[in-house]
Amino acid sequence: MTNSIRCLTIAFCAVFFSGRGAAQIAPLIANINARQTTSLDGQWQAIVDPYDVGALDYRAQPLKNNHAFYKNYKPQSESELVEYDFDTSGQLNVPGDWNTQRETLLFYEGSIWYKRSFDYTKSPKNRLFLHFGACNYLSAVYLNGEELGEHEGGFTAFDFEITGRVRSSSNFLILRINNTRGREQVPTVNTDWWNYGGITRPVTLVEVPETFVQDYFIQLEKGSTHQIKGWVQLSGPKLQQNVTVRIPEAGLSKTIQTDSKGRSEFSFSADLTLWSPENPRLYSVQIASERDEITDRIGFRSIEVRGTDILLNGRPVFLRGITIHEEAPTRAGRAWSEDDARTLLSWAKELGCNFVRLAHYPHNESMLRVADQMGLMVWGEVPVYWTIQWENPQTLHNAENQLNEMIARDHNRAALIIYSVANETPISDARNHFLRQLIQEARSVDRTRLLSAALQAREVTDGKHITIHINDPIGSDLDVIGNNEYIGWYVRRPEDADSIDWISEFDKPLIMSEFGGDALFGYHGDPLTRWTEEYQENLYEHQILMLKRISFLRGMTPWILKDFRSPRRVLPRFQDYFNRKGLVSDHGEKKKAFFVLQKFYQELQSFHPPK
Ligand code: GCB
Repeated sequence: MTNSIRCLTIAFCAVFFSGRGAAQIAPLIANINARQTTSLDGQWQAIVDPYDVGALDYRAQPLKNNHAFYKNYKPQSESELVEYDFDTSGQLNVPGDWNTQRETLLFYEGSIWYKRSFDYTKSPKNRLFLHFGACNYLSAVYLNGEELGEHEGGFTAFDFEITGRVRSSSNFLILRINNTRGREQVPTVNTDWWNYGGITRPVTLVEVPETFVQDYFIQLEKGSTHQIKGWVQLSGPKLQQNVTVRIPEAGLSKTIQTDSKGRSEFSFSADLTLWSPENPRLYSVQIASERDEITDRIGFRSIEVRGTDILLNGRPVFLRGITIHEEAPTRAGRAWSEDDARTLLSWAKELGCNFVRLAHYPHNESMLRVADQMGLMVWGEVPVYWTIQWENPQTLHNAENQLNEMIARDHNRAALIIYSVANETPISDARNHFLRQLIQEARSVDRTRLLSAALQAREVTDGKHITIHINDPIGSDLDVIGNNEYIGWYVRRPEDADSIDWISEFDKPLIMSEFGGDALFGYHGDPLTRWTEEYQENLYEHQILMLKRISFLRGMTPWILKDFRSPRRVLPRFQDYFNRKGLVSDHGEKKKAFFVLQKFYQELQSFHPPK
């Protein structure tokens, strides 16, 4: 795309997606699947609109008349000109990225309009919400020809209330999704993953009582293994009520009073079997207000750092991890289902993992729920990746919003132990300020998780010996240092790792958050030949020798579980638009390096750092 077209596209988006006083996004409703819901998944009508003619006129001004696609207008006579028709424009599956549903959309970046109709009779007095698991990247949402609002960010859930707008029959819901990359966005234009567009996660109608339990936070207090601390938030006209929190399997029942804002904070002691990878115990937790009752499955564990140790339930733990992109394990495209999550996380278990890094953005809720059940600790991340516009307050606001949306959805998952605020971001004052704002924001909404970021260290050499110094200033603000390194792939030879030493300026645990190299499954040769399984296998062997010598290393998440699509990877035969650093191919075949890491993780299972 030329620069001038790019600017025009950005201008189109800016005009079209500037808030126009529509309904607000509602505070996220916790635990959708435990509510009274109706799925809107399935085949939706879809209009591919690369020039945004459904939103803007030929002077690039927002359309407000029947030419605007969200009106779903039909010609009233044979002579009337209407240049769009959802009914004859084809269909796309929801949830699903559009790129892998039609060959012509593989590289598509632009707008697609989605439409589906539904009937709905809700109980009088109840309220109705529309819940979107995620749409990438900008979404404008319309119901029955009226705008509900807009959402920015491709990987987090959002809700709209439609209580006063829904009809008993023939509702039509229309979304315009635009995945055009923009410099000011989060992520920005430059990434190493596919820009999958569309309604990529489920769409659900959620019916709740007039005053209902909108959200709750029920976790162990930081540093404690027996004190539950949390809050409940009601939404609706009767905000002051009694709310009872029960954990029947632990013999607990506590009644609290919400205040005039519908909130109550509480703290009580409990004798619980703690959640851990060895015993991922989840309790049924019931939260009951006067007219609402919701049950969640929640695990309780503590996570802390002490010096260079990470303590799970007070005991040092080594994080045997792997990174994962949100791509389907056995078909092309974005992952979204519980089955996808089970397959991906089962591969991680088979490797011997107790930890996964969900890169580089918040994954779908099933990944967190299944990780809770399987006993896999999780690193969750926002797409503050590479070169964000550090000086742009809007970009910061957007990043904070995505961070808050990630935390809001997942803050009751025991598996989730680390929030990461950035990946490989170049050091500058503006970037440090930006990341510190995110760190502060995360700590203010949830003190119980550890904060990290995937940083890059500095190589120092005296001509003979190489030492890598971890000294990124943002390290002072983090609990756990993440570090990405590609010794043996982008820099040096795999065997150079054997003699490289690491030093850290921080008395903090280190997670080697990335290392690895590409291999095409089934391509064999000697260990010096790029793209062979043997090269990757050899690289892992040397990495492990080096990692074993880092005294403050407390975890690792090699890059990456499975080959994934990336427009940066253009080399025919070996890449073909795939990043091939997976230990498993895009068809699910295990490469030789998989077994090297598996063996190391077997050894580590009996290793505990000294207390
Ligand atoms: C990195 C990035 C990751 C890339 C990977 C690679 O450092 O964090 O997103 O995909 O390297 O393969 O180059």
